[in-house]
Amino acid sequence: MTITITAFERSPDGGKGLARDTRVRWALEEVGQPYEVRLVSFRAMKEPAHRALHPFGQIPTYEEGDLALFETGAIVFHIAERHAGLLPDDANARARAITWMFAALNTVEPPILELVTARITEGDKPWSQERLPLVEDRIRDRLDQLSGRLGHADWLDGAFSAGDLMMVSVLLRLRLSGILGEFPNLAAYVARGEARAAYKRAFDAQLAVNTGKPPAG
Ligand code: GTB
Repeated sequence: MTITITAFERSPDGGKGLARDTRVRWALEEVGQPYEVRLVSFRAMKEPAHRALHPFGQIPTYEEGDLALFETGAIVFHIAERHAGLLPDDANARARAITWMFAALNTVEPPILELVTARITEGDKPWSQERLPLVEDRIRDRLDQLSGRLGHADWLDGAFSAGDLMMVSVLLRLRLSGILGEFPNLAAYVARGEARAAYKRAFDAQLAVNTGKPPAG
C-alpha cells in the first residue's frame, strides 16, 4: 500500500532538515519503505481537506490505505512497529526504546521549543533578552542529564532504535544555538545519527523540495 506523507511546500528553514517531516522520512528510509510526499502551503494546511487529516492544521501527516495519522511520535512509532529495523525484538529492550521516544518528545524537546519561541516569536518583547538565559539554562540542565546517561555509548540503549532517531531529531534543532557543542558526546551522538545512510537520504529528499534540485546520486 502506498504511503503518503505531507511536508511544507517551502520550509521556513530553506531545507536544513528541521521541519518534522524529516524524522518521518528518516524512519521510512531506515525500514526501507518507499513513500510519496504531498506538499502543502501554509494556507492549505489550515483548510478543511488538510484539517481532516491533521486537526491542528500542521505537517507532517501519514496516510496508508484507510489509515491517516498525525503527530510524528505516533507516526514514527507506527512505522517502527510495522517494519523491522527500528525497535528491538526483545520485549524489555523494545519498551526501553519506546521510553526514549517519549523522553525525546516529552522531556527534551519542550525546553528546546521554548528557545525557538523565546528567540523568534517573543524576540521583540522588552523582556525577551532577560528571559533568554533562563530558557537556555533549562536546556543545559536537560542536556547535562542526557549527556551523563549517554556517556561514551554510541546510542541510548544498545543498538540504534526509534528512540535514537527521535532524540537525534530533537537535538538537531539546537545546533545553530551553539548549546549542543557544549556537550561533546551529544554533538558526536547527533553526528552519528546524521551519518546514517537513511538520514542522508531523508535529508537530501527534503532539501530537494526546498531547493528545487533533485537529490544527488
Ligand atoms: N507535535 C507535532 C508533531 O510532532 O508532529 C508538531 C507538528 C509541527 O509543529 N508542525 C509544524 C507545522 O506544521 C512543522 S514542523 N507548522 C505550521 C503551523 O503550525 O502552522 C516545526 C518546524 C517548522 C519550521 C522549522 N524551521 O523552519 O526551522 C522547524 C520546525
